[in-house]
Amino acid sequence: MTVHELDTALSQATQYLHAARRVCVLTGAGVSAESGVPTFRASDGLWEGHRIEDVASPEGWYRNPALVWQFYNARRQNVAQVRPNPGHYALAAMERRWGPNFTLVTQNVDGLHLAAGNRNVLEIHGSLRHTRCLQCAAVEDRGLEPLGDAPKCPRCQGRLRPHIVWFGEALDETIWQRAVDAASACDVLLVVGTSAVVYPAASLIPAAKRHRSIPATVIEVNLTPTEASDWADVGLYGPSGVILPQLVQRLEASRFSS
Ligand code: BJW
Ligand code: ZN
Repeated sequence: MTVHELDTALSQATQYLHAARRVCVLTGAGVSAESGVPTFRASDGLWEGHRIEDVASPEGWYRNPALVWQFYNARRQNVAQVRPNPGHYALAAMERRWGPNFTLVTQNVDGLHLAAGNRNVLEIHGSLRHTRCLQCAAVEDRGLEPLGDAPKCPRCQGRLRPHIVWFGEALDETIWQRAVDAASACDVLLVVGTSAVVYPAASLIPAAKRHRSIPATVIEVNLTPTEASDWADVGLYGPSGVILPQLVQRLEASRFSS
């Protein structure tokens, strides 16, 4: 994308957002890449010689829960050392503008949107901070300290697992329904830093185009075009930590024009 093409696309995106009453955002790993959190599909897909699917799946868990906890403790330690980047902060500024009419749906489990100040956040794939007891089902925020490779529930001594949605597992129904409602009701859906290959998350993009007399405008922010690009009315191709602050800056400027 040339500087001129990006400038034109940023102007279009600003106009759509300026006119929008309700905004929904879908984020993926790319939004945290500039903070130092590895994405899933760009890397070699390995963690210390193990395939990610082997340490982040129900099968992997049944085979070797201690290995799965080692993987998640390493991820928790990584996230404890990183900070939100300008892309996260730009999305927090957007929430301040739209208030309750702004919903941020994230596939990320790193908690960086909450750390940046977003409040209306739906973590549809769970959170690295949370554990779930296999015996009493209690979900608890355990912060980001390492938990060892066989942590026990403080209430019932049952075995704990990461409260993360692995492949083949269902998303929390209440959180998912709120995400579908937000995508179906928005005027603009901003799709940031996701390859849009994982379902049902990716289905929020067509959902924004359905269910209404006027389909939502889809704006994609990514380094490259993705599976979402066919749905996108505007594509902003570059790092989200650079593009999103520019978008917010233009929106602030457009506040004083009509
Ligand atoms: C930048 C950037 C920068 C880089 N700036 N951009 C329909 C069709 C086909 C398959 C299915 C289907 N429905 C369900 C499935 C199966 C499966 C699935 O989707 N498979 C596909 C891969 C084929 N889905 C499931 O299994 C889901 N469960 C389910 O459907 O259950 C059904 C059920 C119902 C009732 C009862 C029981 C079951 C669950 C999916 C859970 C996904 N979990 C993971 C792993 C979590 C583990 C962990 O984190 O520890 O979540 S998978 C992994 O992918 C992770 C992510 O959240 C998710 C999405 O990845 P994301 O965020 O898009 O990252 P990347 O790496 O792919 O992309 C990064 C992007 O950023 C790239 O585009 C870069 O260009 C960009 N980028 N730097 C801007 N600076
Ligand atoms: Zn318990």
